[in-house]
Amino acid sequence: MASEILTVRSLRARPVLLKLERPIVARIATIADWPLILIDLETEEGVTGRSYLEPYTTKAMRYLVPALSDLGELLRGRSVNPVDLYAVARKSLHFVGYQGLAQIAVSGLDMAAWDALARAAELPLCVLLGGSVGAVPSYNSNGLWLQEPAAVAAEAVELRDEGGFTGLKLRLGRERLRDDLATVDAVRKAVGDDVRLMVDFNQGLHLGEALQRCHALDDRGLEWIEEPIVYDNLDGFAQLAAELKTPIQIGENFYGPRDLMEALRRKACDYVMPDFMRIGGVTGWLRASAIAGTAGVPMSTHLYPEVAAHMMRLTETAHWLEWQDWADPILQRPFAVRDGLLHIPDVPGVGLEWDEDAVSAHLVP
Ligand code: SMN
Ligand code: MG
Repeated sequence: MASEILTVRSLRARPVLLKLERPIVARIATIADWPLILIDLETEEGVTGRSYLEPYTTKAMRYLVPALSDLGELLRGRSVNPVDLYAVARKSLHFVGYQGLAQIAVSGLDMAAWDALARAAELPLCVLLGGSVGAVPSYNSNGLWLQEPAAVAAEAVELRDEGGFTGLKLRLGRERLRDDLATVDAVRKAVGDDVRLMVDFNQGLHLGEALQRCHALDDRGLEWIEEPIVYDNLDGFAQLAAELKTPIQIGENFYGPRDLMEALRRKACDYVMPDFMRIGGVTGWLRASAIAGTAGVPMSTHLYPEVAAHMMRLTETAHWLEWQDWADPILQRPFAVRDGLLHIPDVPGVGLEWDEDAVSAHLVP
């Protein structure tokens, strides 16, 4: 194979907005419409690499789409070596700072570049990177937001049964602690003892409340307690991790592998779960998973289940994949879930193809 097989021609970034079947109601935000930026990295050779970004708010698409287009222009004519493109793209942002939105744009580019390379090699991404196609243990994270305990319990049964899941994530942070406890107990009763329950406070508590609530939950046999406090309070997380028996999970707000390393260095968590748009896409994940693997820390994924499935096949300390079907409406072939496992399709690349009719119907003008 020639070493320079693909050349960047252009990058197209299209904003779409999808109605969530189960709207997000978290302590810090309510989201009914889920924004996606669809990225097509076109090459001179006719191969197109695809990825998407999920920037939470519709408005964020207005700043990210131009940032992505700028990266496309910057990289036009370069060969598609994702690690090199990642470095060039990040370097171009040194002076404005490469965390936050800048890192999100670079991550989107990176995932599309890796997809292009795997397509050109005619290999699934996980195989290109030295792994194998297979099934990935997943928990269902499609719902269980801040509703009444009985409603959450009924939904938990639905979510367990929609893919034979053995893990479910509940969101916590109701006004009163006792309503959070009642919800956990109602869900446990409804789904039985064999389903693992993760809980996520979505950064909604201050440290005092977090200590009180997490201690109150500590005997419930939860799989993990996620982000009880604001994401960058590493000292607070270290105190929680030291005091609690239940593992503390953080990582969806790590901007790059160095944030993961710093969190581990400061003993701020027991588990990590980087998000693909913040950790640096595939390149960032490879580097972050080497750190977590070396430290022996279980690593789960956040959003982006399709690319996440490929990367979990390569991750030494792979733990749980977070399953969300939120991009399914615009995909030609949504990934299959059976027996709580996400199945990677045996096709070149990541396996993302847009359903163009659905994209047109949901495009943001
Ligand atoms: C989350 C994901 C997506 C939107 C809101 C909240 C949550 C998670 O933090 O970990 O799934
Ligand atoms: Mg979370």
